[in-house]
Amino acid sequence: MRQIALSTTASYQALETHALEAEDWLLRDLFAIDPARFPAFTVDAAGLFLDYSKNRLDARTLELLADLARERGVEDQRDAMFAGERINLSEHRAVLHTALRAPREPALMVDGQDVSADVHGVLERMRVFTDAVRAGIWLGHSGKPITDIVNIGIGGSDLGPKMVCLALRQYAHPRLKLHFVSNVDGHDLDAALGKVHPETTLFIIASKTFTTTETMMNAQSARAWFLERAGADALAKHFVAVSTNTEAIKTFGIDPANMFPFWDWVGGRYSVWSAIGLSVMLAVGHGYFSDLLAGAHALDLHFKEAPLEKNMPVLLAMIGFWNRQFLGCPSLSIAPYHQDLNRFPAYLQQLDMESNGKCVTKGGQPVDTLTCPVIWGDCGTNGQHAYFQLLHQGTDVTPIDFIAALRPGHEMGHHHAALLANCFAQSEAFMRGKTTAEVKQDLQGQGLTEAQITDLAPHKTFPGNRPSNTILMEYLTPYTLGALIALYEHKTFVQGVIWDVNSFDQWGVELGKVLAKKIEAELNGDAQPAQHDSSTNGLIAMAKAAV
Ligand code: G6Q
Repeated sequence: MRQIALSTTASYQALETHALEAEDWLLRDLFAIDPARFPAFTVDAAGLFLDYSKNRLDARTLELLADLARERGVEDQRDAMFAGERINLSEHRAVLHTALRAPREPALMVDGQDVSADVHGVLERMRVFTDAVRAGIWLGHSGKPITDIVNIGIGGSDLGPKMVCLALRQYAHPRLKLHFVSNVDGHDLDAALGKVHPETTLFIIASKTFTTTETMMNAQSARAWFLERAGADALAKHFVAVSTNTEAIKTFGIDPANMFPFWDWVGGRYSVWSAIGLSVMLAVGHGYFSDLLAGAHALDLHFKEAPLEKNMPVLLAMIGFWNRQFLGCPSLSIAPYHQDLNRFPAYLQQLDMESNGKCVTKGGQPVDTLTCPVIWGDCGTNGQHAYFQLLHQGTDVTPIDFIAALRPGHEMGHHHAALLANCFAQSEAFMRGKTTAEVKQDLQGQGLTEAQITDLAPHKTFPGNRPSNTILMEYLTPYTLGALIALYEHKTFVQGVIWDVNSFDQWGVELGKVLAKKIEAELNGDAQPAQHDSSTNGLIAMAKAAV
């Protein structure tokens, strides 16, 4: 569907006018005048609960945002995605990560192909393989069970599996240790190889294209390391591949019988549900992997069926759009109050910023509004002792997504009460702030002199009025984690539709890759120095002199 420029749409212009009215709203007033704000601005789905009441908006704002989502065609685009239409226009591909977590029936037919049969066929092969490794039936070349798994992949072939394996560590097989190697920096592989033994290690080479420089270099070095310690006929027991590129894995020396395929309609950053999740299934087993898929599928159904006004990913997307465009917030901080989600902010960084960090519409025109904010963050309570200062009193307003489980996966209940208390206190503090009058009253109560109070009050004042969402689940389980990931995937999708950018390509990563190839050849002496700028020339000369 050809979109007109966002800022010229009637619904955008209505929001612009409304934003002027909303400019002076204070969150603490919005709560004071409406005791029912919490029930009105909360929603639950697929084991997740979202409280969006601490955002600077009212029911009218949400109505106007829903008008915008409708005018931009969110519902039609959503249906086109689920149906397997080629919505990734610049790469002419369907976008079907939702099919990876759908049940076998009803079958999804795309271009005459039974996609569901393909997906479930690979899942079954993964089940047989992972069951054998986990049960100690799949043995290394000297007859010992596998103890260590090294996943070699980068970007989408690393961030998802790594994040999920950490998040589900309590569900993991006790014998299997997971290692993730992604960086072309040899220190990464060196550190992993230092921890494993060739007789008991399984390497997964995870690469959709099987051409990615970092992964290929790490895979070749891991293979060389292995062959120095075991014969070539031992390779088949220790190297498997996850890819769409059968020819390349054969050339690498992996038996296609040990290859777990997926398809071009799975984008890298949306691939954890596919065979790219092999390391996850090895860690937690087929049953919990199925629960992860089931949680995501439940959220998919909610996204498909709930009206936009009560649709969790749509709400997150619309609120994010409001904060970015009309409150001018340059970034979004992700604050999981759960240590096992400590890679979740990094995962969302790729999901959101690689998908929507764009300035050109699908039709090639400049986007005429702001697009994706910077996504960043770390676990609470650690972040509170580091960068929360800026979030409370810095000059930028940074919205925050708090994420927590109501019940812990351990038995130290007092820790959990302290954790949740901090999580809720932070969102309250961001919302309310503390006025100078309140600060002065406190300081008077502490017996400070008027002069001391005058000096201190500005420093102790909190502007507040800072928006946040809180996402709660009962426990962090494979099911709720699946739903959580799918929630953010669909949020990203909806924002992409509103901005009319292609959320499924990533041309912006190409330029640096091409230049790096040239410079690598220069550093290795295989190419004459090219004419760079004086800075780049100078840096290359320093690196060459250091060899
Ligand atoms: C994700 C990107 C990117 C990709 C990596 C790895 O959406 O496409 O992060 O996942 O570049 O690519 P390969 O899996 O092909 O090695």
